[in-house]
Formats: sequence, C-alpha cells, structure tokens
Amino acid sequence: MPREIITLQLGQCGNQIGMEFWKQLCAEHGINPEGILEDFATEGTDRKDVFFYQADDEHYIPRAVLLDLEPRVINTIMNSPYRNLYNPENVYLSKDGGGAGNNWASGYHQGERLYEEVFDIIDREADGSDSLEGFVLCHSIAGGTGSGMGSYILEKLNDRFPKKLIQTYSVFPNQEEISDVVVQPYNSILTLKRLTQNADCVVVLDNTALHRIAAERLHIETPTFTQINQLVSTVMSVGTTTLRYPGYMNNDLIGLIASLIPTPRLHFLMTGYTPLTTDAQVANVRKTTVLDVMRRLLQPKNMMVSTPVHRQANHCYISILNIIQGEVDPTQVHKSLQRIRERKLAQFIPWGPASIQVALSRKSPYIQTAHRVSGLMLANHTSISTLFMRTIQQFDKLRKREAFLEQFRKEDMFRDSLDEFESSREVLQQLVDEYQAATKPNYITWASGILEKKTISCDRLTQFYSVQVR
Ligand SMILES: Nc1nc2c(ncn2[C@@H]2O[C@H](COP(=O)(O)OP(=O)(O)OP(=O)(O)O)[C@@H](O)[C@H]2O)c(=O)[nH]1
Ligand SMILES: [Mg+2]
Repeated sequence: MPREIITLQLGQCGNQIGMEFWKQLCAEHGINPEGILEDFATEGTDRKDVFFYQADDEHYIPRAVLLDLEPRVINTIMNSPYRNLYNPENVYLSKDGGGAGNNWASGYHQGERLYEEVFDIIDREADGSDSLEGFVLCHSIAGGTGSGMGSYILEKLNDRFPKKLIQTYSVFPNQEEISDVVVQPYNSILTLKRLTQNADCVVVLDNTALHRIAAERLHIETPTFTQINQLVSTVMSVGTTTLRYPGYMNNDLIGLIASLIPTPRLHFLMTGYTPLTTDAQVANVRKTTVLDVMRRLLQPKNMMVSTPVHRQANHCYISILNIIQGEVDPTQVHKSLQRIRERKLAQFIPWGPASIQVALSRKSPYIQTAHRVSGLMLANHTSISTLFMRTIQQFDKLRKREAFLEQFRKEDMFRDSLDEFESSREVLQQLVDEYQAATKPNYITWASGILEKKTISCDRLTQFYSVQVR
C-alpha cells in the first residue's frame, strides 16, 4: 500500500524549490510536463503514487499544494511548460496579492484569515489519499509568506492531523550577503520556534553553504537561484528515492525519520551530496567506489550547511544515513564502513549507538548519469546548533536596538506585547542547550526531564544496514 505524501509549497522560495523538485520527479518517473506517462515508462516498477495521483490510465498529477500571497512566482509556473501538470484547484493565490512584505507577522495573520480556503484544499488532498503518511512543507524561514504563513500552517497541521508526519525542507538565509530583508533574524527566530515544536523532521537547506558549494565546487561565480535550486532538488529527489523505488529497501518516511531522529526535538538534518557535476573530472581519472563516496560525504566541504562540522572538537554525529545509488556490491558497503571505523572518520554521540546506516537505492532508469556511484548523506549532527546560535545573536542585536519593530506591532500578535519574540528566543536557546547536552554521556538523564510525548516508533529500523562504527 502506498503511503502518500502531500507537498505544500509556500512563498517565493517554497514554490521555486518545489518547481525544481517536480521537474526532477517527472523526469525520473517518465512523466512529461503535461503529466502524461511516456510510452517508454509504462512498465515501470517505481512507486509513482506516493507523490502523484492518477487522474486516468496515463495521467499523473502531483499531490502538491501551491500557496503564495503574491502572484509572481506562481504565475511563472503557470506560464511554464509545466502549467498543466498541477491540479489548478490546488494553486492558491491570495486575492489581495500584496505578499507579506518580508514580515513574518503579516504572513502568519494572513494565514489565519485564509485558514478555511487553504485547509479546504489540504483536506481535500488528504481525503483523496488511501493511506496518507504525512506532509512535506517547502519554504524559506527569512521572508514573510513561507516563514509566517508556513508557521501558521505548521501549527494547524499539527492540530488537525496529529498522527501524520510533518517534514520540512527549510531554506536558511545566506549569511555572507548583505540582505535586503533587514528583519530576517526576527522572521527566522519566530519560524524556528514552530519548526522545533511542530515539525517531525526539518531538512536544513542553507543558502550560505549552497552558494559556497556552487562557487567553489561548481565554479559558478554568482550562482542564480535556479542553479542553487538544482542542488536543492537533487537533495530532495535523492532524499525521497527510497520511498519512490521500492524493492529490497522498501522504505517509508517514518522509517527514514526514525532511523535518524532518536529524540523528538533533535530533528534538524544536514545533507551532503557527492559527486557534484564537475567532480566528473575526478571520476574520469579512476572509478568511484562506495568507500570514495562515503569518505567524501564525511568531508565538511561537501556538507550543504555552513557549520564547522569537524573543527569544534565536542560536536558529534547523532546519526548518519547514506543513500547510495549506482553499481554497488553490498560487500563493499561493509568493507567501507569498517574502514571508516578504523580511521575514526566520524565522531559519534557517547550515549547511543554509533552507526552509519546505508540504504542502497535503485534509481530512475530514464536518466543517464556520468557517475558509477553517487551518494546523499542525511546527517543529524550537533553542530547544526551553531546555525541557531548565530540566529539568536543576530536577533539580540536587532532587538537591543529595538529596530524595525513597528511593522510587527501593526499585527495582532505583537500589538500589546512583544512576548512572542522572547518566547521564540527561549525555545531556540533551549534547543541549542539540548544539542550541547547531546554531546555529553549523560544526555539521556538530562533530556528525560524535558522529553515530550511525541516520539516516533522505531520498528522499521531493520530495513537498513546498520553497522556499529565504534
Ligand atoms: N535557495 C533559494 N532561496 C531562495 C529562493 N527564493 C528566495 N530565497 C531565499 O528566501 C528568503 C526570502 O524569502 P522568500 O521565499 O522570497 O519570501 P516569501 O516567503 O515569498 O515572503 P514574502 O515575499 O515576504 O511575502 C531569502 O533568504 C532568499 O535568499 C530560491 O528560489 N531558492
Ligand atoms: Mg514572496
């Protein structure tokens, strides 16, 4: 039975990365931009129905809801060759069309006002699936719509669908660029509270690191969002590949999440991918092996998050899942893991199993790649907290100066008090403290005081190779 997943795309960033994701999924499943299954793809054994539903024999429609408060990006999608792919009833543009003006509070309250209309769409999608597993939300945390309306939707999804999983692909702002969004730290901190409390799993997509990778590894000096989003769509498509290509490794989202997230709040994942396109030169010199791929995935330069993964001695991995595609001999996997253990290439938490999990995954037969073996790493690493610390510091600076608060005071939540800022800061500080505590042997005792009810069952873990690396 398929376990369906509904994708919600919010705001400029959410819809732009969503668009790239669907392009990639269509290509992988042999679905053309009109949603029609290509003749060469009719015999496929892939599981299209997790992300698409079938309108008729050959017509597939994404289980996607496209939401924005301003028309530009959605209009671009609706004028692209993919305009007939989506269910037009699932495309929602706010009537006033003015956007949220980079203001979280405006996005949040517009979300509140549009609640009925938006959840009509979401409920209809949910009713249209047999065995809904959960939701995937795509957005940025720094603007107004994806962050504010995204926050509101996260809260409501939790209320209305308490048993469904919520995963997000959350884009963090580029720290190295002078931002035109001066209130970015306010928006980020308010969103991060909801990502901590209302999501089961957050895949962190960090524009700082994505720009660095595009510049250093792909040699693109000033990368466009389209180029950056190709990296993002690779992460999203490989990250969902075990759900879409069943067989020996027949996984669902809960299996994926449970294997990576041992305690409920430490649910922010980093990603790494190799080989990136121009690594082809390397591949030409000698054949890429599983060990090459796994070793490269442990190098900070391949991580798509701008944290000092190995430099700070006390930070460590909570879990690692490598999704490997290509021509792989399973015995190589064990050998590679042994080698990684001998060389002590990865530092793990002292309070739980230290294991690198490997999922060998099939891939689309319709897309040719230059590489024999490729890999995506999904990693739960305590150094993700340095990203949150940076947000707190930037927030404190703005807040101390009482800068740019008028636009927030205009909205209900902030009219009488700014307590919501302090409450969000507190939640984020606790999260930073918890990641810090997770580097210590007594973490479980520390955490048992504050662990919440919402834990995830781990009964599907056996589907993965799991080899102790200590
Ligand atoms: N990776 C990536 N980042 C993006 C993209 N578009 C915007 N961003 C980032 O998202 C943040 C701005 O948020 P947007 O998504 O533009 O804002 P929004 O959600 O549409 O909200 P408003 O326009 O304020 O209503 C900044 O940090 C941008 O760098 C994109 O296509 N790809
Ligand atoms: Mg926008």
